This record gives sequence, C-alpha cells and structure tokens, in this order.
Amino acid sequence: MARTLITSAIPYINGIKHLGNLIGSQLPADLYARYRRARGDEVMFICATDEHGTPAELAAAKAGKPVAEYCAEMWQVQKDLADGFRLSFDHFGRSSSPQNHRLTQHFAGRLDAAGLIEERASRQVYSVADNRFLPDRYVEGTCPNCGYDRARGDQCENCTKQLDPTDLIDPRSAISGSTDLEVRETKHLYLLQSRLRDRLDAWIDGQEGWPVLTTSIAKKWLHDGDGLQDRGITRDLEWGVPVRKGDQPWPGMEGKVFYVWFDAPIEYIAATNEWADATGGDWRRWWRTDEGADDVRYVQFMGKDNVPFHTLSFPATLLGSGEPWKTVDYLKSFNYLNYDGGQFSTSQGRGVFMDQALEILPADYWRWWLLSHVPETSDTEFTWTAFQTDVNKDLADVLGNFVSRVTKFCRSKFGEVVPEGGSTGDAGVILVRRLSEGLARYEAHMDAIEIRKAAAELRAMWVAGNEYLQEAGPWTVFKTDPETAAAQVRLALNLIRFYAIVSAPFIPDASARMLASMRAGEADWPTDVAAALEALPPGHAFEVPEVLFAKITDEEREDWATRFSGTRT
Ligand code: B3M
Ligand code: ZN
Repeated sequence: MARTLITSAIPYINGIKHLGNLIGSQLPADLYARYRRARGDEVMFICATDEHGTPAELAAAKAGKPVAEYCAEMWQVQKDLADGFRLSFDHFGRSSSPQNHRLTQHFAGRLDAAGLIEERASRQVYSVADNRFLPDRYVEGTCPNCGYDRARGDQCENCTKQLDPTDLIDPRSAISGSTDLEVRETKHLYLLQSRLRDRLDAWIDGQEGWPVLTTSIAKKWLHDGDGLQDRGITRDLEWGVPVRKGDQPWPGMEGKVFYVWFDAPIEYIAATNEWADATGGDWRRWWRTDEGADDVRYVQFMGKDNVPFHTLSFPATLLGSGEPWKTVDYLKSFNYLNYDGGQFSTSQGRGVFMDQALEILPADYWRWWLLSHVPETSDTEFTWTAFQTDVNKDLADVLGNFVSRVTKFCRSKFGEVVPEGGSTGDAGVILVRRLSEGLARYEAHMDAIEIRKAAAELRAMWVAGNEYLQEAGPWTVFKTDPETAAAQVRLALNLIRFYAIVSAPFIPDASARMLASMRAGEADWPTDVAAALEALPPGHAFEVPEVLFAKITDEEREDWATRFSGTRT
C-alpha cells in the first residue's frame, strides 16, 4: 500500500485565520489528503498551531491572559474551525507540546555536535520596565528622517526609511510604553547554514518536477549575494522552547528560547509524535528513513512566503543533524488570494475570516470556490460577484439541479427505487466514454496537484451528465417509451453516486449527503466507469435528498460585501 505523508504549514496561534490563509495551505492539503485516501493510500495528514514568538506573547497580553492559557484556548478555536471546514487532519498538534520541546532540543544538540552552531554576541535594546530584550520592531519612537512619532525600530512606516532602533528619537517600548531603555550585550546561537550550502544545493537539484514557484524561490535564496546566511536561532523571550542541548543545559543560554521558525517545522515531526502518543501508532515509519520512511512520499503545502524556510532552513536542520530523517519529496506552494480590490487584512479585519465564513454558508460552498480559484500560477482575487456567480452556477444549477431533477422525476414516475429495463443505447455509450476520459484527466491533475485544472475537469464531468439528461429528455421519452426512460433514469441515478465519490475531496458534506440519499453503502473510487454506472442495480431503493445547494441571492451578496469590508473588531 502506498504511503503519503502530507503536512500543511502550521497557522500562527494569534487569532482566527482568514480565507486567504486557509486556501494558502490547509485547504489544498486537505483536498490532496482526501484524494490520496480515496485512491487507497495510507495517509498521515499533519497540521498544528504555531504558538511561539513575540506575536503570541503580545496577543496574549492584549487579551489579558497568561500566554499558555491564551494558546490553549486559541488552539481549541482553530481546531473547531478546522473541523467546521472538514479539514481531515490525522492530528492537529501544538508547537508548544512537550514532544516538540524534546525534538527541538534534540536537533539543536545534534547540530551543535556536528559543529554547525556558533555563539555570537550582539547589542540589543533592553527594556528595564518590561524586564526583557525588545525585538527591533517593538521599539517605537520618532523618525529622525520625517518626524513621524510612531516609527518602528526596524523601519518608519511613514517615509519607509530603514532604521536601527538606536536611530529613533525618544525611543520607547511598544509593549509597555516605557522609556527606560538600555542597550545591552546579549549572546545568541547561530546555525551555520552557509556551511551546508553545497549539500542543500545538491538536495534541491536532486528534486524532480517541483513547481517553478517553489524552485525559483529556493534557488534565489540559495545563490543571491546575501542568500544563505547563518541564522540566529535563539531569542530573549520567555515563551518558547528553552535552549538546551538535548537533555543537557546550554551554559550561557539560560533564560533564552529557540526562535519560532527553528521549532515550527520540527513540529511536523513532533505532531506525529503527539499522534503516536495518543493512539499508540508508530511515528518513525513516517519520518525515519532507517525505519521505513524511505517508502513514504512526503508532500508539503504552504504559501510562497514560507518556501525559504522549507527549502533551506528546515532541510538544513534535518540534513545537518546527520540522522536519517525524511525530507520533503514535493513542495506545493501558493501565491496570494486578495480580497475585493485589496488585500485580506487581519489587523484591519478586512475580508472574510474562517468563523464568519461558516456563519453565513456551509463549508462546501467555500471549499468549492476557493479550491477552484486557488492562486496556483498567480495571485487571484475573491470578489462577491464572482463568488455568487460561480457557486450558483456550478453547485446549484449544474450539480444540485441534476441531483434534484433526476431523483424527483424518478420518484414521480417509478417511485423511490432504481427502475429496471430498457437501454440507453448510443447516448449512454458516448456518455460513458466522455466520463472515462474526463475521469482519467481529473486523476492526472489530482495526482500532479494541479488543483484548478482538476476542478475544471470535475465541473466538466458534472456538465456532461447535465447535457446527457437534457438531450435524453426522459420526461418526454417516458410518454412514448417508458422502458428507455427507465434506463436513462437508472444511468442518471448511478451518476449521482459516481459524482458523490469523485467530488468528495472538494465537497465532502454534499458528497456524503448524495451517497446517503442513494443509500450507496460502499463507495470505492471508480476504476471502470461503465461498471461504476451500474453499481446501483434495478430495484435499489433511494431517497430524494433535500436541496443540496441553495442559491446565493443578490441581497445576501450585497449584505455580505458591506459586512466584511473592513470593520471587524
Ligand atoms: N506560521 C507562517 C504562516 O502561518 C508560519 C508557518 C509555519 S510552517 C512550519 O504563514
Ligand atoms: Zn520617517
């Protein structure tokens, strides 16, 4: 049995994600996981929350909660929303888990033993009142260039000048507002990535058929003048993985934690450990090539901004450890989804967020639209008009209408059972051929993770059924030739089952309802379309389902466009 390991980039803990985040990794990863399972693979699909770093600490402070408590609550919120979107993770972990602490410290110890870690001193702003070092962007003050009084220590937002925290006039802590600041010396660990350049270069060159977006970003960072820099992997924060070498203390590093981007990808492995601890499963056969993972195909999903961390930093950790860890086989990356003439914005509350989306419509509407418009080859845009038009056409007019017409017609003429007798003749043969070809193309696109092309093929298969029904016209044929009409309806009822199976990776809830109404039982992926379209035999009972997809009205569209224009608080 083929085995597929799938990871989605792990979302930051601080707040609910918007639909741009969702379609940038988790949703396409879910599509692929569902498809591989349907094709018979053993799948391990992993995601988690990314809980460390300053943003988590600040969000907790803003919420007035201890950071551990804040993260635990937000994990549950994100987990519930993931369930609401039917994201079928085998495990949704937490980067703050004991498993990740242990593994992150383990990797640091191995990298150190391999001579790939160096201690370096630097000077950094320290806030006496906050009792901590401040990252550059958490020092605020007046811009020496333009006089803007809320310039950040890394850059002035007003005149865009790049700054050093010490350039600011009247600097203060962005956390407490305190002006009691000092410049102090601090020591940090650096991962000597530059020493791994040749190995990483060879590793990337050895990857076949990666998307252009992925390899171009990887190569750019590898070869540009300031490409593969040695990287600080520790921070002066309280919340995070304490700096240790394996289970030993790290002298001089007391009170420091690992940088969030050092421990976040390690959480893919740690989350699989979490899963194993919870289920008694074996995580090593997914991650250790000396224990079976060389048979695994490992596919990662992420937004383009995360690519350098997954093609350089994380592989540097894995390869540098000198241990036989599984590395990624195929890395699928995405451009950005924009929102109605601008960008989704978490800070401005612009766009639709995951909780709001599920309040107004079932998950399948969002899944279908987002996946069929996934920003694969360029950035794309969500507009309410396009959303309304596409959803109404594809889901309501084409698929939903087919199901409703066929089942209701059958009930009125033959009852709620698959009718017997007759033949669909040449038209039936032509339809089977069309669908066989369509299915083969659909599978090829899904195998290649060409999601838009796959969605287009799926839609084309729905359309083919509609066209068949329209041309066959059983409601007219019935008047003169009820036997033939029976055969046409039998084929169409079987088509509902067929559509349910092949559409399930995109619209799992509607598919489940279609299968339930057909009382289809076993629903294996079709290997032979002609046989699949005879799976429900004459006499098989079914039920007319409730409306599958209600249309989005103009009033709803206008209401939502106003509601989500950027005032979420
Ligand atoms: N949390 C950034 C993001 O959500 C970061 C991804 C980590 S993947 C290991 O886009
Ligand atoms: Zn300025």
